[in-house]
Amino acid sequence: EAGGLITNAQEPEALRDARMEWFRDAHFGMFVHWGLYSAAEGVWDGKNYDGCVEWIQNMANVPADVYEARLKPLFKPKKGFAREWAKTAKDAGCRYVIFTSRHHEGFALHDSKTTTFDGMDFTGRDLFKEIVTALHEQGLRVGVYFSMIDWHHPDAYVEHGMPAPAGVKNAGRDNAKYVKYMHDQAEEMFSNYGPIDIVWWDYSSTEIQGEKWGARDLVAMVKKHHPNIIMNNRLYAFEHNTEYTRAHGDLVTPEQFIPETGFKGMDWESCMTLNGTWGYSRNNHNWHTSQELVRNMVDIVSKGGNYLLNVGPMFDGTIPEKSVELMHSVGNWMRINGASIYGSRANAIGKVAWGRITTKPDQFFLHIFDWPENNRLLVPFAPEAGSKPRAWFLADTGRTLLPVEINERGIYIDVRNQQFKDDHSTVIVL
Ligand code: FUL
Repeated sequence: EAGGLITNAQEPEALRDARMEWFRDAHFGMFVHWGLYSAAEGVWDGKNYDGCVEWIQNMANVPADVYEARLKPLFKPKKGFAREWAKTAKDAGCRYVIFTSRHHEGFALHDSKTTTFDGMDFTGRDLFKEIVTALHEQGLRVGVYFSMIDWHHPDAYVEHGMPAPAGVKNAGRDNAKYVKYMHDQAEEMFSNYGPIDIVWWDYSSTEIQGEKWGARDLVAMVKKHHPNIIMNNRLYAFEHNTEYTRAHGDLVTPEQFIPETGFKGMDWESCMTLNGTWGYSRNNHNWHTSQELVRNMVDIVSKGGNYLLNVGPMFDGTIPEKSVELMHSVGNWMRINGASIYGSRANAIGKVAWGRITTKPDQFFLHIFDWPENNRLLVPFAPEAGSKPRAWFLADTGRTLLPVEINERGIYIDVRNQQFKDDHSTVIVL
């Protein structure tokens, strides 16, 4: 425990594997960015800040009291919003949902005894509970995004690498007092609401590392309540290397990108937006297409990662229509092709000229992004000696076998039959 850090590295490999298994099988989760910032809709005093809406307090330089007073009357969760979230995630084929229980603004969704800057005091409801209950009702695993950064608490360290809102400084702040407050709040969340499967800490930087957040105690507390919880590696420092992640967390979390070759020997999860921002923005209509989303997922899964796809609900908890529509389109593809995603693992080949490959024992799933012009799909490896490869379209419930030919370049599959062609990704089981 050098440097006072808890080390996951001491956990036997088999235990770790057992703890991670559901996550490795799931591959697809929904991220939800929702807080007071959602009510600002990316605009402050007529100025547009839609690139990173949940940072609006910071970007528009708003003092904490002004921020609170302005947004409180605008934040009005409608009844049943959480059930809509859960249904959207379920319909898309997600197996888990991670939501911002408190983002950098410091507003906590649960019913907290530590502050009046929380869901209960603002709305008379325990929003955290509504969300967790709704997710559990749909059989989804629950992940809690928890920001250590807090722009509201008067003692929180604010010099975390980015400019603090309204130019406030660390000087004169009693960090120990803040850390106690933050830990108490976390403990309320992790002890009062039943099973929680993931904690997504956010974040440490060169300026503020784990020790300043009391990371060791925080982890011990969370693990006491949820021994099998999975956590990202952002509590200690902003690092992506193997050794670091193994020692202090379970997950690397590439943000808005897909690593070229994955992260060998580590679990990872790429979090990405549907448009150009995490929180709800009135003006950001920079939507990805459902084809891009499905292909991102396939790309990620072929490299052994998970895809955490974000929605940013509005002031009342409504997920924007376009987001629901995109999630639904991904779900349509998953309903037919989910077998190529759930339970699959990275394979040595992954990327091929015409698309990607995902793998399960004895099965390859060939994802065709670019249909071969001559209708002959080359799988560039030889079958195992003595084996007889069989191929069919995953969408073909009749499993009509496709003509297969083997030569020195690999396995050729005849794809003249285009009945099951899918613009998102056509999957052949080999
Ligand atoms: C970052 C945050 O600062 C962003 O606002 C967002 O939540 C992203 C997923 O993580 O660290």
